[in-house]
Amino acid sequence: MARAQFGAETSTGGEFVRQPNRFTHRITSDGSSPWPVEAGRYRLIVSLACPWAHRALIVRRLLGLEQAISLGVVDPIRDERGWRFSLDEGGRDPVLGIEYLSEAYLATDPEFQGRVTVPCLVDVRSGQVVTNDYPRITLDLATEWRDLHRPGAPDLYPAPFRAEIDQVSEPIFRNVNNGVYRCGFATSQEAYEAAFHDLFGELDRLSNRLLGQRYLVGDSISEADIRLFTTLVRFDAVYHGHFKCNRQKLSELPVLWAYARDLFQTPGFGETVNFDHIKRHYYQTHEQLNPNRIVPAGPDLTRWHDPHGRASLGGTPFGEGTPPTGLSLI
Ligand SMILES: N[C@@H](CCC(=O)N[C@@H](CS)C(=O)NCC(=O)O)C(=O)O
Repeated sequence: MARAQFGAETSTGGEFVRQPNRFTHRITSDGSSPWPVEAGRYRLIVSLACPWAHRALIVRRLLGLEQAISLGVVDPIRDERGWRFSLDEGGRDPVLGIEYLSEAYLATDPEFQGRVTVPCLVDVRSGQVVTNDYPRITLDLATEWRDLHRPGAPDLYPAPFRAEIDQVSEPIFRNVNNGVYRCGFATSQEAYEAAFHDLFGELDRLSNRLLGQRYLVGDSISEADIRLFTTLVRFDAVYHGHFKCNRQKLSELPVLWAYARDLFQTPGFGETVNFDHIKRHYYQTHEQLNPNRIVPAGPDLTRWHDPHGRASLGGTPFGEGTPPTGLSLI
């Protein structure tokens, strides 16, 4: 069988099986965990290339949590020691004082041997990783951090819609968010084709759902839209070619392409997208998939600004709440 990009996460059938999240503490507002919600206490570490981290970046921005939770951005290219803070002066994160994210992981669990991943929230005082549980991070930002949200911040996980958001998000995770990785990291033809079939079957179902409604659940943007967006925005730039997700490009799926442009053009979304980091990260760090590390010159990104025509479906991006205005730079 072909050599795997991540051997420890590849089944004997050649399927990519993602490692569990190592740190799953929760930051809570009611004293139910040792980690209280507190402005200035935690630092969010992201790669702008990473779709899982991108969720947290968008949510933090939409909720106006930029002052409460500081942000560290790693170099999109990992070296043999992993994610590094080489974009910062002196190659160190200015708040945590570390050069590599692995230093925080090992300070928390000296025995840790898995992949050191983003996103994670680090306790600034102790330098320990509180959580790298990416699905929980965004839900907790939306619910536990409410007291520190900007005035009029949208409710991204509204109680009446939680069951539906969870229901829609589960197959999006399995077939789309993780589905593109299951295509790209498969090491057998069968595993690749199964993942490919699941991915495009799900995209077809989502296209049908979004034909007559502007957003996935309810009349405004929710956590479910954010989760789908971060994969769609990377689709033509990396997944179509690099991960062989090539039944169609996103730009050849009219409903999803217009839906993704609608979100891209909504404050809080487009300005968090860094196509340079995205392209360089994928094409230059998966040496099994792209040994010559050449980064494709395309696609034409200007089309993300084309009119989307979705407003006629009704719904407003942020519902009843005041739309976020004057968003600061990340
Ligand atoms: N925490 C999750 C998902 C987050 C994740 O995979 N992040 C990627 C970037 S998109 C990462 O940090 N990868 C580090 C590596 O592969 O060494 C996992 O362990 O699979």
